[in-house]
Amino acid sequence: MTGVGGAVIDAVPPAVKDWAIAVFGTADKLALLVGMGLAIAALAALAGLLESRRRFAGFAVIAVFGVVGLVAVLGRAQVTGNAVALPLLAAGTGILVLRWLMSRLRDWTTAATAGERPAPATMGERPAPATMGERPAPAAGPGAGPGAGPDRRRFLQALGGGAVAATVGGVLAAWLRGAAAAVSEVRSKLALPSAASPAPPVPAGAELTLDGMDPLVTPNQDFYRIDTALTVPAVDPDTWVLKVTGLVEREIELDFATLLAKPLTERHVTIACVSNEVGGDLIGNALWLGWPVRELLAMAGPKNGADMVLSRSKDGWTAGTPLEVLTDDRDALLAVGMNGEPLPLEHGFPVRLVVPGLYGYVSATKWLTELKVTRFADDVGYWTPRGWSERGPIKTSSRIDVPRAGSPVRAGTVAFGGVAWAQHTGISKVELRVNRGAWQPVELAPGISRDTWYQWRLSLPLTPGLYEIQVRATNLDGVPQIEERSQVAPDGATGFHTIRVDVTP
Ligand SMILES: Nc1nc2c(c(=O)[nH]1)N[C@H]1C(S)=C(S)[C@@H](COP(=O)(O)O)O[C@H]1N2
Ligand SMILES: [Mo]
Repeated sequence: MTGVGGAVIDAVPPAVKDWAIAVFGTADKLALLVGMGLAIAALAALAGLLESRRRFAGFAVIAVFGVVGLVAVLGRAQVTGNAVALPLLAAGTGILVLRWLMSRLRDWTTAATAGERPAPATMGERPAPATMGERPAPAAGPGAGPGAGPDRRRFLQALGGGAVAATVGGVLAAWLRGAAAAVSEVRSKLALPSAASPAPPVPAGAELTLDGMDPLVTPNQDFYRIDTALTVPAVDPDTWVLKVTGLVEREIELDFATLLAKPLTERHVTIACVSNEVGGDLIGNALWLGWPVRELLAMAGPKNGADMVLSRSKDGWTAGTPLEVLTDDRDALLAVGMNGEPLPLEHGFPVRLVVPGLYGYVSATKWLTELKVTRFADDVGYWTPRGWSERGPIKTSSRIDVPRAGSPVRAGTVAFGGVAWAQHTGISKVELRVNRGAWQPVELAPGISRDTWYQWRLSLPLTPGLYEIQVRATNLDGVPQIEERSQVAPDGATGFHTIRVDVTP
């Protein structure tokens, strides 16, 4: 049996590892969950089986799967503390549960009394802690299955149950993929009208030429994605309607053709996630095409006392946005276009909200279906009862992108560069300091508008040695970015982005 255990351990990792990376990387989240559930059930059964034959063989299986989960997680684009902790936690829990089950099983088989049955084991994934920044993280470790072995009937029943679940899951996944494919097809044939109010031209010099900088306008395929949707909602524009409800003089139903016939506005807007860590990449700048929300709200006529709009998506997710922000003169849009094409499905096709100045969780509803005019006293957005602030104005922030972490830096003239943002207020100044010395002004590129990020750069003569470099931005009201470090919850991170640079001769 040691041989079998060893062979399993040797054989499983590469295959499971590749599979896990492929699945984490590309497949949709339902396929991921169904697959994970099945793999976990199978692994748990295997662990139980091996453990019942030989002590610690099951532990080994779980431990290996935990390591595989860790490797898979580290292979992902966005690695967060949670994502790393999860496989370790899952493996640890799996081992504890297995131990407990085995001891139960031993008691149960030796006592051979009918009264006590082993408790049903969980097979699905453990609920992950609700963090917004991450897409719901898969439990990359095993759960624990029934203690198979002596009780063949139970084992076969579990196997049968697993097969049924696999079939149902497979059919469901195929159906969802079919719906998404049909909507993708409609999207690819859609021609958006040109803007009645085109975007002001990008000022000369707004995009700095410096190796390693992010592009000034983020390509759609590189745009960060955050949402709670396990599968991307497939919304057919031909049947889509937006309802305006609640505290309004006139309720409105707007269909897609009517929306496209409105005079559309095109603007660059940088949107950001409240879960963006200092120095993080949950931020992107796109050219959005849409109809100003204030026009629609003016048609509906908000009643006195209303101070919030609860926007709702196809999948039930909601955001609470101050009414004032949606009715003032900023370009809050019912967006249909992103960088010259219809919204990608993952970014809210066919219609989403884009609101300059607010974090996405209180404004940027994708797959939009309803605007309920209401009051903060009466309604809450999805994240507010989950530990996030009712209001979410974007905090003035800045980031160092060049030199990139890990790229070698040679003594001499060292180029630094990055971005700074304070949406709807704008940036007046960016400064850098070396080893906590005096703040030095950098070259600040002209912004596209107050609603987008600004690029900056600075060259410094540096001799060999270790340096700590920090950046800070000041907004156009003259308010500098907050120095004190704070976590992303409940209303966005603060603190200066700080990098360490090892300058070599
Ligand atoms: N329907 C729906 N819309 C949503 C969310 C969501 O979970 N569901 N997340 C919001 C959050 S938290 C952010 S930061 C932005 C991200 O938009 P993006 O994925 O297009 O970058 O979408 C917002 N819109
Ligand atoms: Mo977000």
